[in-house]
Amino acid sequence: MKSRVKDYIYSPQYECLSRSEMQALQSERLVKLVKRVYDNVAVYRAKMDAIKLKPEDIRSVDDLYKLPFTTKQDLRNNYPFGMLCAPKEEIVRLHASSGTTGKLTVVGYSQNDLDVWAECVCRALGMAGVTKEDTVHVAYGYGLFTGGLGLHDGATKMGATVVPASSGNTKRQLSLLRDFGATAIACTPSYAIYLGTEMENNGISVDELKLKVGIFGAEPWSDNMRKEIERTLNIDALDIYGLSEISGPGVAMECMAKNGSHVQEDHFIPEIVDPVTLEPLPYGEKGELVFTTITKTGQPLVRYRTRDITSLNAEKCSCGRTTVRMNKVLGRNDDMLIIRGVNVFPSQIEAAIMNVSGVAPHYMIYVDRVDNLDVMEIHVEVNESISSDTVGSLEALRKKIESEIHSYLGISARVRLVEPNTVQRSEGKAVRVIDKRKI
Ligand code: DLL
Repeated sequence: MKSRVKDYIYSPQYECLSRSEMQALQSERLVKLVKRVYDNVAVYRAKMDAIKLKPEDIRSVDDLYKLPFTTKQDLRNNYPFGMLCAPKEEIVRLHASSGTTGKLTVVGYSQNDLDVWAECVCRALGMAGVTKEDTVHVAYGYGLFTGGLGLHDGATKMGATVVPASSGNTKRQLSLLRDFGATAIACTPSYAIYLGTEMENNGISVDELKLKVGIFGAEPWSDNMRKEIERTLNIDALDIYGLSEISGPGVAMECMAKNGSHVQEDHFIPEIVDPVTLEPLPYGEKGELVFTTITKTGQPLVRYRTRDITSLNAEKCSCGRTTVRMNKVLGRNDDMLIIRGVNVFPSQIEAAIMNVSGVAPHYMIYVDRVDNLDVMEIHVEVNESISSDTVGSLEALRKKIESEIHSYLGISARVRLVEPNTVQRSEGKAVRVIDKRKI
């Protein structure tokens, strides 16, 4: 596809530093941060005292590994405000994420933190070629979830025209996209796919839209899914990463090289650790992503374990930015399926399914245990165009998907083809797995 986007570097003074300049800046900020959290957050003081680590022991980023980790459980144990580092009157916004179990994870933002976040989103918009001339349709949910307000504040700071559509009401979203002439859209990749198919059902042609680029994240998605979105919406589809605990969308974002997301390293130091031993791993190796926020003042986090599995890449990017890139997130540690001893992420299953033509990008994975053996059944929607094919050709398609999954992942799965529009659609983060072994 011919690219429709011309990206640019929003803050070259931070996005193009040499490695030694970046490390010097990170070191200076890290030293201050550690002192701040030790003095103001009882949890950090207790964790550091327990290993006899004093703030003075942290002199540069090279000492980062000495610091204790922070986990989601720490945030839950100290619900709602026990991890704040600033007095409550300096907190101007609260966000929270629910997760699947337990209490909400609460994040308090100072005005400084909202400014840092908006700056990061502006840099992300730069990577998507968005300028003040553009209209950005934000279809991430507004509310405690950081997607909507995060993109909103960044696009507003940029001076673009924002359409705060939020999630839901797909018919209205489509008319708004057409009538207001949005040039950029921000939503989950699964919703982008849904919009693409619904366009046809609502008699709207892609030629009536002015969209150039999509800023998609909040859930893992494969490169094959990217191709499908780019084809149906006729846009460039870029990956945006973030999590509420660290700030929200914009912690990292893909540039037009579409080869990994640039981490905003002057604000968030990334590390990859072995999820079992917690030992730091070198660039290139896959493991759990950990972040230390070095400029936040409301609720900074030290070595926060994201549970996301990916790897980092410090090679020079063709776009001119020098910040470290994170590869596509495979999935979360806690979403990883272990099928007869083989570790599989739903995103890998997606990539295998979407290698086969004739299927729609809608699927559902069911896992169960039968006679003490793990079994996986995947429901895959077929395209409208082939749903009326002969039984024989549908059976051939089904077998082809099974064999693709087997050769790609080394596991056997039973595939069931289902009618178009029967797999549940999502407006936010898609739920793709039902693991009956856990029920
Ligand atoms: O999902 C923030 C966000 C909003 C990011 C909009 C991008 C766009 P949480 O609800 O706290 O925050 O969920 C964070 O979502 O740890 C990842 O597991 C997953 N995630 C977020 N972005 C991506 C992505 C927002 N681009 C959790 N690829 C993270 C894969 C992602 N997973």
